[in-house]
Order: sequence, then C-alpha cells, then structure tokens
Amino acid sequence: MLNKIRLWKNQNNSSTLRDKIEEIKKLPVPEHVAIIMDGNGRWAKKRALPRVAGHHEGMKIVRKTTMLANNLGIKTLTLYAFSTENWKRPKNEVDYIMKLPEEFLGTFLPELIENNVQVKMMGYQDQLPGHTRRAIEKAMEQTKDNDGLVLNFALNYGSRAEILDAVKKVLNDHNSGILKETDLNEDVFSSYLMTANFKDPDLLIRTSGEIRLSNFMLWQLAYSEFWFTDVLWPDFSEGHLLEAIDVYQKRQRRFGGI
Ligand code: V07
Repeated sequence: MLNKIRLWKNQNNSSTLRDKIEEIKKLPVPEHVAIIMDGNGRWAKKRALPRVAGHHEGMKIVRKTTMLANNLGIKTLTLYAFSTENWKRPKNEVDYIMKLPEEFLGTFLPELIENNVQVKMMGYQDQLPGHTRRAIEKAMEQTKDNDGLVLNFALNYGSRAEILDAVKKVLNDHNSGILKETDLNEDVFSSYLMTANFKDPDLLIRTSGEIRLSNFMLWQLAYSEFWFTDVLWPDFSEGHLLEAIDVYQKRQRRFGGI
C-alpha cells in the first residue's frame, strides 16, 4: 500500500514537471542562459561532508540542468565552473575540482553525443592541468558537428582579464592596420571576446544567495535579465530552472506590453 502511494506520488510529481515544461515551451525561451553555480561548499558543510563532496554533487546537477535546457530548446547554456580566483583555494580542493571534467565526460559524454549536445569551453586553457585540458579537447572534438544545445563551460575564466585581452588584440589589429578606429563599435569589440560566436546571455541565474557578478561576463550581461535564488547549487532542480524561465517570460511579456 505504501509503495502504491509512493508510485502514485512519483507519477504525479513527474507529470506536473512535464506539464510545466509544456507550459514554458508555449512562450519563447531564453536562447542563452548563463549560470553561476554557487553554494557547493556550503551544501557539503551543512551535511558535515568535505567541500569536495559538494562539488561532486554539483556535477550531477550540471547533467540534469543540461538535459532540461536541451529539452526546452535553449540554444546555449554557459556554466561558470571555475574562476581565475578559484586557484586561491586549498590545493587538494583545486586538484579534485580539476578532475571533475574528466569524470563528468567519462560518464556523460556518450549521453551528450546521443542528445546532439555540443561541448565548448571559454577561459584560459594554458594554466589548466594537461589531463583536464585533454579531456575537454576530446569532448569538444567529438561533439563539434552536433547542432543541438551548446554546453559552454567557463573554466579558469575571468571577465576583466578577458576584456583587457580583447583591448590588447584591438590595439594590435589597429597597429598593424587591420582595424581602423572608425570601424570599432560594440559588435566588433564583442568579436574580440571569448564569447565571439555567442549571442549575449538573455538570462543569468546565480544560486546560493549571493547577489553579485564576481567577474563573470561583465560586458555580455549588460542587458540580461538576472534571477537569484538562495537554493544551493547541489539542490538546484528542474523546477528551479523552470521557475527562472517562467519569471523571465513574465518580465519579457511585461516589457513587450508597454
Ligand atoms: C565542476 C561541478 C559543478 C559545480 C561547480 C564547481 C565544481 C562539470 C564540469 C565540466 C567542465 C568541463 C567539461 C565537462 C564538465 C566541471 C569544473 C568544476 C572545473 F567539458 N562540473 N564541473 N568542471 N564542478
């Protein structure tokens, strides 16, 4: 009897999730969603677990979120996995985090390929351990012809450094006569950033109750909608992504109405 009730409850819950997905799909979904996946360490601390347990749990949420984003028809999902500031953390934690791309891809790359997902990365690759870089390179190579969701990992990424590097490239191209001052505008400048081939994010999500950008996509988020939640990243569910998109769609509707 208890099992029957559980079964009924489960079917009931998943059907409401399905219904929500169908509702969300009736209106335009954001094309590019960016997420600052914060709160993994705090999630572990609350459970008296080592911080790395939170990062590992967070990795599973990356998979769930990717699959739902793909299902919803989101074109690009950018996930802030590691910032240029994160090197300041204890070595054992950094070493562990740098193994997560391999573990993630070792488990889920076949599923990503089956689902037509294209894996990309933005950030300073040079400073990453060879094993991390190679795993990501392989995934990028094996998914480069897929034309479904672009899953873009921001890894060893920092926005001010990205902007400074863009300025340096602009100066170089100007000095060598490739770029005239009169030809430099916002679109052209954007093409010098790591996000050259992406549309700016329509929606930024940050978990874990912090209400700041922390050096993430400063240029690209100029016109984006922001959605913040106290939920810690390992607790972030399909329902939360749907809620963020629902809020986004309501804001768009209000904006379009006036
Ligand atoms: C990382 C898990 C998610 C929460 C945030 C911090 C820890 C997946 C990846 C990944 C990266 C590249 C790739 C495939 C998977 C990842 C880092 C950290 C550095 F091609 N999760 N995850 N990378 N965390």
